[in-house]
Amino acid sequence: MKVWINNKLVDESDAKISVFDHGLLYGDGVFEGIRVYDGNVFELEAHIRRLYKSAKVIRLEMSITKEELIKAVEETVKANEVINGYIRLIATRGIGTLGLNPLICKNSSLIIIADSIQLYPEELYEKGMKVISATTVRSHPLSLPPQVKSLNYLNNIMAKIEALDSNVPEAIMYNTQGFVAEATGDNVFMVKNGVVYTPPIQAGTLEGITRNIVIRLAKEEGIPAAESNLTRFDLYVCDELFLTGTAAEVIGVIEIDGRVIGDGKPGAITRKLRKKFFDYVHGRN
Ligand code: PXG
Repeated sequence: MKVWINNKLVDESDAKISVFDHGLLYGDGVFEGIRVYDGNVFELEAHIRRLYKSAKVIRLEMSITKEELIKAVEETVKANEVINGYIRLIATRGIGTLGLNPLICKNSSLIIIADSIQLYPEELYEKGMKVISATTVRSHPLSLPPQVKSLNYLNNIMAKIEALDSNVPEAIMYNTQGFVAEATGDNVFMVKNGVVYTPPIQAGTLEGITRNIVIRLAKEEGIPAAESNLTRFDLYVCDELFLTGTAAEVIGVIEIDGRVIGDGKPGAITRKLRKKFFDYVHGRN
């Protein structure tokens, strides 16, 4: 595999970063996860816009322009002959000292990996997944804004551990006010009386690229879609529940904290949106 690192493509074995890189020492950096479908990088510009926004918020200066990065991503995908796969863009603060001060780091590092992707088994999409509510609260917007896709995922990882301890793949995270924020690596949607609801970004969620597409596809399908603060109660009594994300796409949730959702199978609107999303990523609508 060829990895793009600091302005050139190198062999995987030569793609190395310093132990003094603040990305490693402090989780000081930002990233993106992007899919490649049928040889096309999916929503590349939207991902790059989000990456540069994340970088701006943490005051990390990107080493190249958006246009240069788009070219670099395409070059990396081509060099690895990735047709269906996964791209990870990583920008770290760069090399510094054993001290927090980010201003000592003169040059941010940029890494592009184009690889395959580990997907949930097909069976999980057919049967739907069980989730729990995490006790770990999603980062407060005045702490690390959840819109920043940072290299520090410990908040989400703490919730993921809770899920895995309960033998389920995902956990729903709530904000300090008790409203639904998101899952550990996905956005949350519910359906009630034919209306699709998802928390507003201000509830403390990453502005998911899949989320935004699913909202648009729902509206195109004539299904009303609204952003609304949701409570745990709302999720317990909803008709359908599903998650969206780059890796999971659209996946139905059939149980939360032991409460069965609907008839215990992914609902009709969930299945319709999953199909619409599948068609969309493969350029069929
Ligand atoms: N919330 C969080 C916290 C995320 O990390 C999403 C929502 C969904 O956003 P997108 O733009 O992907 O629809 C994410 C994205 C991985 C992986 O390897 C995780 C994500 C994306 C790609 C890969 O676990 N999370």
